[in-house]
Amino acid sequence: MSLQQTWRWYGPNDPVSLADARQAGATGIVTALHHIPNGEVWTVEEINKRKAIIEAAGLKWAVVESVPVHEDIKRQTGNYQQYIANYKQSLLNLGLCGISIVCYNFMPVLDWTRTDLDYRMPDGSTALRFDLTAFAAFDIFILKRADAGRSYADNIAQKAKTYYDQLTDDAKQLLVKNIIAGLPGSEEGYTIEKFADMLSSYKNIGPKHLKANLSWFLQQVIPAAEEAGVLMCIHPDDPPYPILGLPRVVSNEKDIEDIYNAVDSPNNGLTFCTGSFGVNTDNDLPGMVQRLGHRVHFIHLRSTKRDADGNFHEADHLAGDVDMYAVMKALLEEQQKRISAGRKDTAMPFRPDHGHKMLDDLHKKTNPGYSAIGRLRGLAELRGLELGIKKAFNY
Ligand code: DNO
Repeated sequence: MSLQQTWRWYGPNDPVSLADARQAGATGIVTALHHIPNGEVWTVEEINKRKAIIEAAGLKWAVVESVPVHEDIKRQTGNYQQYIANYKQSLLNLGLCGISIVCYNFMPVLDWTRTDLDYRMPDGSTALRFDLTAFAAFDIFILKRADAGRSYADNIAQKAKTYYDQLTDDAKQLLVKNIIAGLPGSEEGYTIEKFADMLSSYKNIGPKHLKANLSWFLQQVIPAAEEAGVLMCIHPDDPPYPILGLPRVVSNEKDIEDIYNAVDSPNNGLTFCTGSFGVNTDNDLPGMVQRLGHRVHFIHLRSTKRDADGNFHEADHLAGDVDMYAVMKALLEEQQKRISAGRKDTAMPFRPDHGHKMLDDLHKKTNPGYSAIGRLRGLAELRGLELGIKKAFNY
């Protein structure tokens, strides 16, 4: 029994095709109806249309990533009651279409964030990078957020000033675009004015408040997920700490325990993302799999390399700071537990998360982090790691 090998596909406009995903060896597709605005219902018709395209390519729609949570729900403002009703309806519709795993996140304003989408690695491939100095320069000198200076250690704020002073206008624009124009899948892109407005709409919402709103969201939607036969799995914050004065409540083991406890149901689960959790040195990844694994419904495998200042770039899947061997072993142990317990969800879906831009892809237009060849390499390495561990331990 293997884990299910999946591949993220952004839909018919993705430059990487379903045939490419199949040739990479994936059997499951991870996708979303990105054309439906946040907050609106995913109809059975639209879901089935997408499902048919995937099945015609000989693949299966394994996971929805993501049904986005509207900002009104996160803040409990405006039309949030309506958006909750719509969310539940989308889950019921997905269940009716036989799609049973839904990933989502609860990060205010920005989904995942990077400052550099083309960070050159020594081998000539490029990686995504989060540079705290560049981020601070954006926050303090471009966005000019009130109190921004206080969000960073003195040495970072000083480095940010030096960095900002040498930026050309083009480089400033690129930095802004990288941070706020929306990475693929984040669904929202902002202008700098709209972005500042969005940030200030959270000014009275601290972490406790956001956590309470998340618990409330779960109390509303998990019963619908149960009825629909859908396993919900929250994605951790990326990076896993507060940014831009915004609260973050899905960053570590304690946060996930709180989420599990908010509604004690198998349908209230986790997307275990080694890349996001792995940036925080306090997160013990294999231990988290051991302790939280019973409700892990989806797995993102990637590694990052961090430095003492809090910068990180995305490493090759088996390199960097994540002990991928230990994580994979813990996941396969979790699978063994599920088999012994007679659970049906033993082929947990995983995908190679992100990948370097390399080889032929260096000359192509690709979605940042989601080029074909870097992910193909990642999937191949992870598949080999899984097989090696299974043979060695007789799983
Ligand atoms: C980035 C992704 C995230 C993820 C969402 C889930 O590559 O892992 O955008 O899809 O946070 O809702």
